[in-house]
Amino acid sequence: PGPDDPDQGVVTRTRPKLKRPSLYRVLLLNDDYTPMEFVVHVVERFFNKGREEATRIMLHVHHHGVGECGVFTYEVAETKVTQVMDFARKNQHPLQCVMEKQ
Ligand code: NFA
Repeated sequence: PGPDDPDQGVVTRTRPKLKRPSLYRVLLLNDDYTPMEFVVHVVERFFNKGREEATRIMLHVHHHGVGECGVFTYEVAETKVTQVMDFARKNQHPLQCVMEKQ
């Protein structure tokens, strides 16, 4: 019921339709120059992984060319990509970080 929709004395309650946010994978790409230790540090620092998991992810990227660091909503994924790219550039490493819709 509402001002544009006068009811006839019958109360209807509607559930607002909740839509889940789309999710985005954040990926690191392999290259020949970025030191392994730097990549491990990036994964620990920006994706909140421990040393073991960060090393596993780094080695996956090293061997397969690409690997997932996490899955986030759009704005969080975008922020992670920007943070990693800024940090890599500041340290003069060519490491690339991208996001893709899941
Ligand atoms: N391939 C890089 C090296 O051998 C390490 C690396 C891993 C770079 C993952 C980028 C991403 N030094």
